[in-house]
Amino acid sequence: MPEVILHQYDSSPFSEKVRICLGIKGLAWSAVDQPVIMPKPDLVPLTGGYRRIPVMQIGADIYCDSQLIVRELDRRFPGRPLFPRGSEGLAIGFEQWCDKGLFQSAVMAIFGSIGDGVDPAFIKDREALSGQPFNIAAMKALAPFAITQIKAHAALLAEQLADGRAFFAGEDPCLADAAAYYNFWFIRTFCPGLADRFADLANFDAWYDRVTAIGHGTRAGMTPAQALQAAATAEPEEIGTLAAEADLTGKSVALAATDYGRDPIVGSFAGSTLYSLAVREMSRASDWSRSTFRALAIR
Ligand SMILES: N[C@@H](CCC(=O)N[C@@H](CS)C(=O)NCC(=O)O)C(=O)O
Repeated sequence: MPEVILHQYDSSPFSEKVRICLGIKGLAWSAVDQPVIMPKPDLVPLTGGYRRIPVMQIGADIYCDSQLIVRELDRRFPGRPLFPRGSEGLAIGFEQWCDKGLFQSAVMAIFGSIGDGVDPAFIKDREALSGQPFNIAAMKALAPFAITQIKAHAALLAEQLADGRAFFAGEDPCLADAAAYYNFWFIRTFCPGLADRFADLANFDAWYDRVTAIGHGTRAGMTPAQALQAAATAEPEEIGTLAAEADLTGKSVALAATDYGRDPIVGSFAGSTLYSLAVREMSRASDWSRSTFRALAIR
């Protein structure tokens, strides 16, 4: 099987979710470091214009969005499951909660705390990405409330651990641990002082240290040119299509993320599952259109 390549940057929290999942599975993988802000000339040729991070590449198959990436990792490498048997839905639901409510509170708390130290080029880039002002003054005002919210999220996790279990779903780590962890890792990395606010929650710090100890599997480096070459010399996997979407095959479709950064891309419809859409020959859509689909699978 071709190797797992993760297009990422080290400070990216959603990449940390995937890196921990790679650690849970004990996989070897290669990191291609991509820029934190646009332009991303070595990423967009693979994705048709999708610029966010992380993106996973396996041969000529390109997976956008961490929720899709972890699902695909579990499909290809079923050992040490990310979705614990009997609690698959719970892990997915918890991941979504972590990616939205908890992540938004973490962003508010971090940028509200580091405030004026944020690079103006970063602010400009994220404003262009989201189409919203990156309002540091508002974040500063809201930071104390966001910190209280984060503590409530951390307390929920501590309650789950109250029976002495090592990880969210029992003795083995799963997606839910990675999804909660990356938010607290984000806070500790950028605002170490804030982490003291959870120190009094029973079990919380011990759980955090256990997830840290999982690590990231075996990471190697790869250049963007090597990654492009790996895509050019591989064939995409065969995929199926949902019956309801069979008549779309080969037609031109536009896809966009539903959280933020919704610039669509267009491509030839190549397949679908309940959780993903696949297109070939993608490029950036010249006109703006919105899709209700959450995750992109692009090949
Ligand atoms: N829903 C996406 C969110 C990804 C996301 O927002 N990633 C951040 C970095 S952690 C990003 O792409 N920021 C803009 C950029 O890097 O261009 C996912 O789960 O992968």
